[in-house]
Amino acid sequence: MSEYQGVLHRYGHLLHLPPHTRPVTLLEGNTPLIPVLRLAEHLGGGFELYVKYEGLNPTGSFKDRGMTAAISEAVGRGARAVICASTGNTAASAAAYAARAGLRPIVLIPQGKVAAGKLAGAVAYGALVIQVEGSFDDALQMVVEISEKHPICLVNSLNPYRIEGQKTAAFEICDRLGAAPDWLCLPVGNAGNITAYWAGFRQYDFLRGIGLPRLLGVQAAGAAPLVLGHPVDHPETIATAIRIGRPARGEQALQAAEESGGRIIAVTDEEILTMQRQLAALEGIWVEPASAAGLAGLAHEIAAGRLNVRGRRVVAVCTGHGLKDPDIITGQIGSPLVISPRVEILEGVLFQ
Ligand code: AN7
Repeated sequence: MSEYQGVLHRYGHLLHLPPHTRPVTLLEGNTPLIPVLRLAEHLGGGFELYVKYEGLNPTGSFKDRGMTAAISEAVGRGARAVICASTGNTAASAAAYAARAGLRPIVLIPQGKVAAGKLAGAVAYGALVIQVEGSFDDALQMVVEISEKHPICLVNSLNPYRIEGQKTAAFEICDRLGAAPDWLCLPVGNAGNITAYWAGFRQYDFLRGIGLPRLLGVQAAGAAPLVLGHPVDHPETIATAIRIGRPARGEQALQAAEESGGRIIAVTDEEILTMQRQLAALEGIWVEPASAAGLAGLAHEIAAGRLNVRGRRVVAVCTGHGLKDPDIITGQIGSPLVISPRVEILEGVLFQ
């Protein structure tokens, strides 16, 4: 097999991208699908559970799949600057791919609500970072308007090429399993990713007859417009990545979930943090809080007796790496034990 060259090289023939597209890649994608046996047992056992570990993408989240497509199209068309609103991961990804393409990245983030690793990433990759006194939703509206008025390319998931690129995760899962899973669980924020997965699965099923999964989309209880059925003006959740009250692709997400025979549900911040801990402690996979939401939703539905997974194959998408948001963990444990540098003291701690 030839050397891996990123998602556009691998799956470009299945993506609707214009001919002027000029590939800009950081060799994103090709992420592991990890069997998580101990966690499956913990959730009652009797089924196959896999984590699609998207935190292992070049900038630490799934956004890189869509960003390679959006930036490749933008640079091919002669764009000079790109802009996005972001809860953090899109900002870091846009900044990295823009840097690689020689474009100017501008990112708007909700003031004080972006995790440390994401903000640091956006700055490190050279983005102009602007904090907005408001929510992600306010920032998104601003970047949509400015990109309509000025020659700045919008790279939020309203950009159709983002969705095209993100379909590749569905292709990878099917290629690895030889079929679609029975269920796919994933967090839902602005709803681009669930839309992309559904488009990807449908396309692959049409081409190869590999079946379709049911989708379990999961929002945070304090930011659950798709569960409540109306926008949320002041979304709040510890999972800042999905602290979104007016999802741009909300209608499509609801339609995808329904068409698939699945649904969109909400879980509490406590359920999210519990799952984040369990996944790390039982499997050695540390993801950011929002990324644990899909699995938290699965646990929630199994416990409530609403989801019979016996004999089934379930894939949970873990969208971002734990390193993105270290403060969540250090905030929970405080400072570790301190001892003087003497082995007797260490023995005392370990064996008494
Ligand atoms: C880790 O970066 O919206 O439903 O601006 O960072 O496609 O929005 C991030 C979203 C899930 C939700 N998990 O995906 C942004 C942003 C993580 C995320 C989501 C996000 P969508």
